[in-house]
Amino acid sequence: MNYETRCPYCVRSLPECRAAAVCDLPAGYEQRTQSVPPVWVMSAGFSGHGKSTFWSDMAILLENLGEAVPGFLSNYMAHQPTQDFIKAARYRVRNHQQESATLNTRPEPLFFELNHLPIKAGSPAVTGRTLVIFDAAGELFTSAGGESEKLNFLPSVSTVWLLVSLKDLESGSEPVTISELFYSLQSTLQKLGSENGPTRFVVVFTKADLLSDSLPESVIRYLLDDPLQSLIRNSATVLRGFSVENYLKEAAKISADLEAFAVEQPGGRQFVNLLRRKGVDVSFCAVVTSGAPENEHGACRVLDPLFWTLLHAPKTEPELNRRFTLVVDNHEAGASSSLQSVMQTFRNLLSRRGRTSVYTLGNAVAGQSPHSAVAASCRPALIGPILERISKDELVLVLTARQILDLPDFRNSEWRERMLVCSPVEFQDDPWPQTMLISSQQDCEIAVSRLIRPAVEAN
Ligand SMILES: Nc1nc2c(ncn2[C@@H]2O[C@H](COP(=O)(O)OP(=O)(O)OP(=O)(O)O)[C@@H](O)[C@H]2O)c(=O)[nH]1
Ligand SMILES: [Mg+2]
Ligand SMILES: [Zn+2]
Repeated sequence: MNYETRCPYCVRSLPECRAAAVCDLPAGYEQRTQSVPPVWVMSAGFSGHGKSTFWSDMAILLENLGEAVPGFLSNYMAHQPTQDFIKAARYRVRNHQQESATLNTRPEPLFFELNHLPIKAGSPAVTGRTLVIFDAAGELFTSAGGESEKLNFLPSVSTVWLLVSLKDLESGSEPVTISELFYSLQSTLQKLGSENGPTRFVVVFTKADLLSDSLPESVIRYLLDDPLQSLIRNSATVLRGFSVENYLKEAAKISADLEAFAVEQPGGRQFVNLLRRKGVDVSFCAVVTSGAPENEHGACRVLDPLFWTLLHAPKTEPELNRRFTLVVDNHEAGASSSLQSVMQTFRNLLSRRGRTSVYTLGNAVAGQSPHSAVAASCRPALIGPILERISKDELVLVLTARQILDLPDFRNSEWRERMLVCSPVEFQDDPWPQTMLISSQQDCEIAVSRLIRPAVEAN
């Protein structure tokens, strides 16, 4: 499931976060991300491998890309930490300074709204993406997940960029290989109680300027040929006819060359096998950033990981097109205040994932707010009139404390797979095949994911 619609600070759903009012989200974040959906990206890599330098170069390149590619717009949203980060990045690049080591704390999310991307971002309906980035300190990947709490957002992250400086691995005092980075992520996810984790990895070989005697010739040529490299220092270049699609065709060949290269590195075969066995998307890139001391070429191929990420970002279109029917019970026995809050939670969770209509059990007219539904007079617990009215491709979530009288009539209908009955009480006799006891907010989230993927849950 895509959890990126949560708050990147507290990792609760945005409505829950809003109610608690403690997180420093950009102004209007909840609304903006409706049309500019978020993609969360975390960089993972050992200390000093070039993660922070990479992020600040990328931020500047995005800023300058706005000048270079007509229509493209990158906007930092009203978020002080992001604006401070940009200012520091500009200063560092202009003055050829080095990045200082990132503090070993929970990384502060940074927000970049990318509009009119020069790339088809997942679906025609989506022209932009809100990039939410987490630049974690390298220490967090060496203590075998010991400080997993600082990475509590990781189970919600779709994309992890594994930044590896092979030169630093080679010269480090401890014998560490690339596989260790992957194991460390796995162990963190386990400690956080998550089985899923990211669905996309981009392996980024950083400091490629130090690898000129080992990288494949094709990769070195590709790095030096970057049409965007001058953008790091110069925003006035206008790129005519720049096409990310064409750019990525070349990048795809390089990704294959770099995968073969990765296999030859110490621990590399295991690393590639571990990634491939996970069945996730994997791409390989190599970059040179402005952190390279003798860098007359500017930054090389710094935007490749981003292009890969946006090209393969989870598609939001099916989610936006999905339709839900939430059926709530107005019977006084069922309308306790706790049921009311569950109702509201369901409504929020479903609305984030598709168009949601609300019905009252026993009433085939949609659109009451859950509150007025409670005040309405009691009606018999019948679902038939609602099911007959709604389209067959809807997913139905019923919240009731009463047995629904006509449910057995639908046992062998198409609703068997498309309707989930949630209740705060256990039903004694012959419950609906998909029934769930709800006793906490977390149960609501589980219920919604079960409703969306009944087949997966059944396995
Ligand atoms: N030669 C070379 N050096 C680089 C490159 N990118 C970064 N560096 C240098 O690598 C050092 C570490 O960079 P950082 O970006 O701070 O590394 P980090 O991964 O963020 O490290 P932590 O925050 O400690 O985890 C700095 O001295 C950079 O100047 C590069 O492309 N080539
Ligand atoms: Mg850093
Ligand atoms: Zn929050």
